[in-house]
Amino acid sequence: MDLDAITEYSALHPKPSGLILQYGTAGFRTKAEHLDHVMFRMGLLAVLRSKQTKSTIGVMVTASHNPEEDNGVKLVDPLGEMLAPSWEEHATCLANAEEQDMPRVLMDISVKAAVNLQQDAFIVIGRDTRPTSEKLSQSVIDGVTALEGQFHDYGLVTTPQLHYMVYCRNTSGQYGEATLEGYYQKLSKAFMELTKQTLCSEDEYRSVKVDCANGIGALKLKEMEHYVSQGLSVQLFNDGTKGKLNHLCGADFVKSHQKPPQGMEMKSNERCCSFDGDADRIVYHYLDVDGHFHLIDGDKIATLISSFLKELLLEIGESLNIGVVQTAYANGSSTRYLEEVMKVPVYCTKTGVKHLHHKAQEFDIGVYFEANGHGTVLFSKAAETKIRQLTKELEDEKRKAAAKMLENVIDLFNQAAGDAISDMLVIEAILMLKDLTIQQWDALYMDLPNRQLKVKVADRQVISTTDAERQVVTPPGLQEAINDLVKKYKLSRAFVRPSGTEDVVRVYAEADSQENADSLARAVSLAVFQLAGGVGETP
Ligand code: 16G
Ligand code: MG
Repeated sequence: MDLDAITEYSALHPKPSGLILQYGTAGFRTKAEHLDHVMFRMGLLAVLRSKQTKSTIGVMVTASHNPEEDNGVKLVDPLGEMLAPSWEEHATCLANAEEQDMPRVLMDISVKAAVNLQQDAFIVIGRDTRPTSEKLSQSVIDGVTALEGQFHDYGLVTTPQLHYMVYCRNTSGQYGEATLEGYYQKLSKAFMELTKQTLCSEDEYRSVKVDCANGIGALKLKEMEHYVSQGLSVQLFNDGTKGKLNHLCGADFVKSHQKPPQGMEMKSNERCCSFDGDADRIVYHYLDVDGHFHLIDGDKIATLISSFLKELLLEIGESLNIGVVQTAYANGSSTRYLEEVMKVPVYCTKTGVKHLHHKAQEFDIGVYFEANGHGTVLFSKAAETKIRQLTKELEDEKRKAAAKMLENVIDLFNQAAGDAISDMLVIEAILMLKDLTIQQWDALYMDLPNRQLKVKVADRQVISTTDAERQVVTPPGLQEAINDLVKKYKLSRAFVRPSGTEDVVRVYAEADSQENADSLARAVSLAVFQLAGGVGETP
């Protein structure tokens, strides 16, 4: 490693002194103007990670659903997964090293992680549509070249598309071709085959309205449109030509405000969905005939998908196990429905895709979704092999057809990451195949009214949790206070956790009525404020 050269390059991307950032739940995320040095250094780190794993590593420049002024960066590990936890620590150390210490910290990491510096490195880079993303991705490239890594810049892509590219390149093309064309081909082929024999032919089933959050999803859906146009017509809104990214629209807005996005014409009973700013989340919604808004979140998406998969499994008669993974944010009604009505095992993990993804890998078929709409379905290698073999060998027509459908589903899900485009195609296919309207889907179960609030505290790390974030350990007394409050309401539940992406404590409450959920959430917020060092206005 030529440390002098690195010092020289690094001086072009100086770190503002004293600035401390954390590699959080989904990488670094903050105001774009503070990120230039982080980008350069993540370029360097990606090269080390690539050398160490002897694989292609991805670097994605995006801040997902955050406001347009923010930006962020995350590294993608060899199988399209989130960066390994020990490397998150390296990332934090490197990003926070003062200018003069940076080369030494870089050396330390390569020693600690036993990186063979002679090994070649290859990095793929992608970015979202934020005005600052292009320049910041150039800084990533500077970092990669400073360490003499090779790279391919995919330019504007969704986050899941970059995960897909990484996965393809590290499986010698077995998973798919590592181009956008390859991605569209793979998904559209699976979609068209899956929906070939749909029961319904009416147009209303074949048209969906998409709120693209004024983000990258709009560009990529436009590119994809003609591949699926025979099976599905996609109407785009908030496509970035007018509005601001994630402003009053997009999956995060719709889910957290439980309101329709602005900028979308919604007629009653029309099927609509919203992507987030980097197109890795999706939620559905519609207005009923009385003009009431209905949200169909990640929990209901998981329910629809797992019931479809369970039926197919029954049809082919194979004992492949299926599990659903959720977080504490999953609506209590969804968990009850999955366990009691559908009889599928449900597991709860900490918030953040990497936790759910990890757990889902324990099953033949692991369905994971966060309530906020981030999720996918993972098939184990053994399950995939079995299903592909059955497609060839089965003689019984019905069983063979079911196996074929499962094969299409495997190809249609982005198994490297939750992907709004791929999830949308799966959902659209299931609704067509099962001849379900959005109202019928929504009626599977009734969500319990719920409320999320944020509380500002001096140091959110004073709150520690256990039991997949459902119980508070510290500060003392807080869990007892929550328990006492929860007892006052029916069908109630509440938990609090420090956010991994914002400097706040998050509060979640659900109860038998909206009024009660609101009142419980407020009472719990107050307890947090009083027992965990609240600052500013009392909730
Ligand atoms: C990030 C996570 C998402 C999680 C959210 C929680 C990834 C790719 N994204 O967006 O899964 O739900 O953070 O945010 O892991 P919070 O910690 O601020 O509540
Ligand atoms: Mg996102």
